[in-house]
Amino acid sequence: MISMNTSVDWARLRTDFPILNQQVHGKPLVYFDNAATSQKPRSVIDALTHYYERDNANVHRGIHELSNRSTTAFEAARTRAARFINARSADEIIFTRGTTEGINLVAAAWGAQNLKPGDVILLTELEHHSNLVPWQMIARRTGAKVAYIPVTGDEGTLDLTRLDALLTSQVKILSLVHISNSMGTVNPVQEICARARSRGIVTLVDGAQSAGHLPVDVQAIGCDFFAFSGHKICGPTGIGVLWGRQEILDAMPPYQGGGEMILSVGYQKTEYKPSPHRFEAGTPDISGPIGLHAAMDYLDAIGREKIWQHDQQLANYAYEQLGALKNIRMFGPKVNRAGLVSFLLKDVHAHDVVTLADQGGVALRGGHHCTQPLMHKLGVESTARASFYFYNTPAEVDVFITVIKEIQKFFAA
Ligand code: C6P
Repeated sequence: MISMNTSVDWARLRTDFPILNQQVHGKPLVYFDNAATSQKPRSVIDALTHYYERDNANVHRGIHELSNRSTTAFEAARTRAARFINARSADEIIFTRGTTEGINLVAAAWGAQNLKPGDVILLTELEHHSNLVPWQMIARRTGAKVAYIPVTGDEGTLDLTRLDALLTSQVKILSLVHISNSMGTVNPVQEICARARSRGIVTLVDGAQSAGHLPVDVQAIGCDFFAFSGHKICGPTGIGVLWGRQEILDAMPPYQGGGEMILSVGYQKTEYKPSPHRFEAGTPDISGPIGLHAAMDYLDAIGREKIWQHDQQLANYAYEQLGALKNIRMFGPKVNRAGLVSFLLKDVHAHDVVTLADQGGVALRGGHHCTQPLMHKLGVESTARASFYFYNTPAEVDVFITVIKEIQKFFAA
């Protein structure tokens, strides 16, 4: 078995997650579905309870004590989110429901203003549906077209030899995933964004699988937008962050209309607030940012470079052992993979793998992982996926491998 970085007490951190201490179908829970959603530490659960027990009130509206407290906590979370990704200012942080809404916001608001017939929206063949469908929708509305940077095959890496040819003068935006949720590919977003930017192309990075797993610096990446979800980084569901470069946000029309995004309203005309408030119509999720604040503090107290090392070590350990089995097809890069493994057992449907693994207490995900076009390109309907986080252990990987071997035996019998 591998030994993990001992400068962090991983076993103690695991005890911060009450949910992990339980049995499923009579077996100790092995939670390997972290790419779908992460578990929540006690400090996040406590922050939510504290907010609802002591401070709950609407934000930005009241002058009373509770409203002041809740507004202060809400805006403190915005400042914390800016620090989490090294944004220049909290005004560049828009709270959303998650990555999906962040990308929809950019596609709808930026896209409607900036795209016209003949323009090209450049994506990659690795994208999650959240970074495909909103662009297809705005393409249909504006007459723009969608083009793709190709992937090379089962390794799920991008063919960047094609990039210069694809970055034509028609391309207005390049939107790409940082870490692929179905392959574990880590895209060189800094290099790709620099190449797009030198041609005046706006860039968006989907950070759903990266923000909570490795240090993120949006200024170093050099993108124009970066979106992530709170629930994948130990925070609550229903909250996410869209970061946008200030100059671009200032020039963008609102996404939705309603209360709190206005300076003044007449019966015929409305004047909007500046960013970020013009993009946050209506009563926002208030407890979400407060829980997310606690999650960001929690992760940064560990250190995301250490989390990244831990995730990668577990994934490499799992990949090597799975790869040594017979009758298995492995997906994703062999080197520099993020903290997940994606695979198919010969003649066994991915859903059967997940169902039987569940009987062994191991929570996996099986399906197209919301990357249906990629699955079709690779000639499969689905894969089984184990995705790791810092509270997972090498011993759990051993349980997982044993369960997979048993499944193979079961189907061979
Ligand atoms: N991937 C998975 O199991 P939301 O649902 O908005 O929080 O995140 C959407 C999303 C966008 N981009 C990437 C790369 C993602 O992985 C996800 C969510 C989950 O892989 C659910 S399909």
